[in-house]
This record gives sequence, structure tokens and C-alpha cells, in this order.
Amino acid sequence: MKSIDVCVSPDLMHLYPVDGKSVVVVDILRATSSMVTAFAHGVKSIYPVAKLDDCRAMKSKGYLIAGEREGEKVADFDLGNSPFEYMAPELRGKQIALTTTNGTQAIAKSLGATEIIIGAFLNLSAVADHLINSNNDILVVCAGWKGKVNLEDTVFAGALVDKLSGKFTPACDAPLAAKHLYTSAKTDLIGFLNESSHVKRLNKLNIHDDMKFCCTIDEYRVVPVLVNGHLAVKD
Ligand code: 3SL
Repeated sequence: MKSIDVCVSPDLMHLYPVDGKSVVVVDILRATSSMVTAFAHGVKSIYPVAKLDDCRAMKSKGYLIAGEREGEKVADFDLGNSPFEYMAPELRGKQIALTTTNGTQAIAKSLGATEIIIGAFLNLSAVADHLINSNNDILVVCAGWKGKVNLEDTVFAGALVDKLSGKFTPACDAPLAAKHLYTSAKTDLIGFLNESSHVKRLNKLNIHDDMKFCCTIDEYRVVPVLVNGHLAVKD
């Protein structure tokens, strides 16, 4: 049986080889939730970049430029990082370059994997189905916060481990720990995540609705995949 593992912080990636694996990058609050929402609403592609200046440079190549620092939209950018922004009908068919504090960095650290896909509660079952089809060993890469572990990404990892139990075997104790965390959280996900450091950080920006939306399970069926540096969904 293939295995599933969980890297709870990108700073621990040196312990988790990505070679031969399907990597699921997750940043529930809010980068990967926004990406999944964007594709569900018809965005053509997202070019994830780690650095602000590299993102800004994509404007002259016809991309909309998007992203946040400390949760706030970058002043001269077209879009921030709220999933609600990515529902706008005028974004259909558009190419977006996106940089975020942790989510796009986690993607950059996952390069070299057999495939990199984007996970969120919003597309949990679609991600699980995709992984069953791919049948590679799985590594869930939690974006965390500036190298530190966070609740929401680890709870998502646990939800995925739970969904795939019996089909993929835990590679070490991290997937088991994540699953136990999810078991504690699942009856009241929003209440559980209200305790998290990032919800407190976002609260002061008044984005509680974002958090609630990002906790919605299986709102969408899209599975963004990284191909040639760009995220897209298969038609
Ligand atoms: O760190 C990230 O990638 C962001 O998702 C953070 S925030 O939710 O926009 O603050």
C-alpha cells in the first residue's frame, strides 16, 4: 500500500523527500482556499511566486497581480488574498500571478515532486479522489506561518489522512497526530479554529467571513495542478 505523510511546516521539508510523490500544498487561511475558489469561478491559471517583485514584474506580461503581506493586499496589486475576491465574474479566463506570505513559498519548496496539487477544505473530497487515482506516495505540505506550525493546515492534513485511511498507510506519527487533531476539530471546525493564531491575526483585519468560508467542506470539485510553473485545472 502507498503511504501518506504530513510535513507540518515548510521549514521541515529537508526531512521529507518529494521525489516520486504527489504533494498536496495546503494553506487553509487563505492562499490555497483562494486558489481553489479562483479556479471554481473560471480563472484560467495562477502563477505562484515567492517574491513580491517577481510577482509585480508579471503585470507587464499581461497577468493580473495578486497577493498579500501580513494578510493585507499589496497596495499596487490588483487583488488581495480573500477567497471572495476570486469569485468575481470578470476574472473568468484570466491569468493571475500570486504571491503570499506562506502558501506560495510552500509551493516553491515542493518543486521536484511527481505532482503538486492544491488542497483546501473547499475541495477535500476532490483532492482525495485525485490522489486515489494517481496512486503515488503522498506528502501533505502544510504552509504554516513563517516556519511555525498552525492548527488549520494540520487539521486539513488530518481530514485527508482520515478520508484516505485504508487506502494509504501513515508513513510516520505526523499523519496520525494530524488525524487525531482532526477528530477533535471535526464536530465544530469553526469553533476549533477560532483558537488559532492566524484567526486572531486575521480578526483584526475583520475577515471572519473568509475564515468561515475557508472551513466549508467540499464546496468545489476543482483540483489545481502545477504544470510548468503554472497552476491550472484539467478541463
Ligand atoms: O500566508 C499565506 O500564504 C496567506 O494565506 C496568509 S493570509 O491569510 O492572506 O494572511
